[in-house]
Amino acid sequence: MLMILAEWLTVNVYTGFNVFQYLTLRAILGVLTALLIALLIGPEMIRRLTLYQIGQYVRDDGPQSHLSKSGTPTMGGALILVAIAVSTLLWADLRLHQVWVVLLVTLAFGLIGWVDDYRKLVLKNSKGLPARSKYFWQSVVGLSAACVLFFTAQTPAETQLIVPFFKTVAIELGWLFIPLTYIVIVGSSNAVNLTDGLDGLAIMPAVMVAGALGVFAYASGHVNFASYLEIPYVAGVGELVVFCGAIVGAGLGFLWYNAYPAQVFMGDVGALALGAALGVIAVLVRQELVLLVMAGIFVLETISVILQVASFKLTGRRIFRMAPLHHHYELKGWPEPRVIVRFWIMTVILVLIGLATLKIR
Ligand code: 57M
Repeated sequence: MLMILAEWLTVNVYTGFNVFQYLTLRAILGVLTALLIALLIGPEMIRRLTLYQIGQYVRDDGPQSHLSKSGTPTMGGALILVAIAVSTLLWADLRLHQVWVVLLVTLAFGLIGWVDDYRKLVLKNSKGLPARSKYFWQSVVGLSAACVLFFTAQTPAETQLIVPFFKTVAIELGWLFIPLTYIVIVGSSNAVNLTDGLDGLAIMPAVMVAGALGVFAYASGHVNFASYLEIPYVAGVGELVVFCGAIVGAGLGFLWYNAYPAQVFMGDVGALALGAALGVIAVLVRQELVLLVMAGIFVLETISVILQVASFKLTGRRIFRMAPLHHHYELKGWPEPRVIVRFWIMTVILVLIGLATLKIR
């Protein structure tokens, strides 16, 4: 929004306003705006959530250390979404459809999570949104986004699967782009949701992956960088740097309050939205496989749940002491901060490997 204003001011008032045309500056302002919003609104939101007793119910069949977390205010993800939306609306070029696709998908998944949280926490309906309805609405949004991206694609590169580490390997997906995109968005959303079970465990990896996807967006949306790095050039996706910056800022602002011992949890409203956001950005910058690497912690947590459930149903035995994986380590005796920080360190490594694919190919 401010970019259009700056354009007008550049022509009519003072040419110095031209500085707001620079994507890097707007991305930095996007980070800082979202961070400031989250930091400033945080305490008031926590106060209100506590006042209205929107606190977490902690299952008594989980690790015993979690029982003391009962009543921690949740639905803090709304704070993340407000910060991301305001910052993006202020600093991104809203004439680009990619910005709207990412923003609307994020908010739609946030809405699904919000309904789930609201039913659980406010209406005290322990089941929340029934799993079937949850997957139905996630599918509606995921498929709609996939169709929009497929039918608005301008170049063949926008529907090809780019294989990391290989310069010339790009798989022509055709209509298979739609199911793949659907799986990436819905899968990523649920993977972050499963990971969100320890203080700061989901938000910091989400921040790191969003920051790295911002680098991919910048390079893919820049004709010269894309050609130099031999990655597909996708017109307009550079603008997603502002959105990625907003996730980084909002996420760090939220972590301020979610750091161990957490004062607030994000709830499904935050977890489902953040996961979907990472998925749709990866699709737009054509880096689904790199997302799989960089978001390895989310993938690992999801695989642990799939293996555990399958093994328990088929053989009656457990592979892990408890799933998702973070519970396994807790039950092995690792203190919570150790699990959290080690998972963060693993994400740093995975993000670096992901970024290395830009050059090593
Ligand atoms: C949600 N949510 C946390 C909070 C957060 C199929 C099954 C394995 C799925 C899985 C599951 O439901 N996972 C998704 C994980 C919950 O946090 C809330 O949920 C939001 C995110 N959706 O924002 O609102 C609890 O996590 C803790 N927490 C923190 N800090 C945070 O910043 O400490 C969350 C955020 C909170 C808090 O304690 O209450 C959750 O874990 O419920 N199911 C499970 O995870 C369950 N596993 C299980 O049943 N495994 C079985 C196998 C055979 C299926 C087994 O291994 O025996 C466990 N979950 C819990 N207790 N809590 C079982 C025991």
